Amino acid sequence: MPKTLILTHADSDGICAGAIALAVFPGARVFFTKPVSLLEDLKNVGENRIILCDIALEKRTAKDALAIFSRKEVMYFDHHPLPSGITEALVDKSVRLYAHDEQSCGSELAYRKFAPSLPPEMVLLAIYGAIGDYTDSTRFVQAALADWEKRTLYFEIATLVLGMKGERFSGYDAKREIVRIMAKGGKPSDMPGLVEAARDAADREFELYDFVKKKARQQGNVGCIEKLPRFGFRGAAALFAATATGKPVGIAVYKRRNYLDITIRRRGNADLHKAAEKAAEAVGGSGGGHPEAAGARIPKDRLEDFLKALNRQLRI
Ligand SMILES: [Mn+2]
Repeated sequence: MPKTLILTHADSDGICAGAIALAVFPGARVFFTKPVSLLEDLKNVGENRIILCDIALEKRTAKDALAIFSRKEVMYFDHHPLPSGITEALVDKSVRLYAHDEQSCGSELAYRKFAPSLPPEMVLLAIYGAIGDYTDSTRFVQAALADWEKRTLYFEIATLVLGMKGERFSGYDAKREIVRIMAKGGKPSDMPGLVEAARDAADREFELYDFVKKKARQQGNVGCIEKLPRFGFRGAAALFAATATGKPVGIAVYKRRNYLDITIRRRGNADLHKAAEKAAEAVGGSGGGHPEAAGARIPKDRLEDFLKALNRQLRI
């Protein structure tokens, strides 16, 4: 039997996908990574079988990563867009098994491949992963949800998503323990302390809403919040900036030492990825992301210009 490594993302989808993989390969080592560190991590892998979940290939390192894949037995489940120059066929050639679909989360993709060797209740992990990644509208997840009491499932995934915002669960060891519990058929709420941490995070999120409601300003179609009390909850802060001002798009602005870090969310259907990329470029920064969630990094003194450019790009 080859030794197995599960390489996965440390967010809720990555944890659920990792737990699905661990249920299939119970002796595997679980290691968390991110797209920027994938190549370095791959170079240090001693195992000859790798289950890779919910990790995007980056343009800069994709070719080298694929070269390592082709020397190992790799099963790869991911839903992030491929970088330019890399095709699905190319990835497929380098791995033993490849499931890639931008509409489904990593957990759904892993579950669907491994379902024949799993107890049927493991589908819950695919559902949790999907809700955690906002990809629960796929046909597969909708059909699976119909078999369960979805209010209870929302409680469990909220426990996972919010609980991990607690300091106690921010480290990889705690996350690995959650993966172990879920791989054995446990629920997120079985992890000691996670429910309490989730409750605290929910409190902080509602406090954040009150803060944003008081302080948000608007320009054109964009609500804007600056000087946030903490760095976490960036997506929620940006969304609340839209909600509190009644605008279709919201941004949260964080001052870093040499630049502004901007998170962008929407209430409607605006394509934030393109708008963020172009508006950031217009002020000498860089930006991008997904249509529904994007970000930008811009020079410190260009916020007003960025807001104007973003409004122009949104064309709402
Ligand atoms: Mn994901």
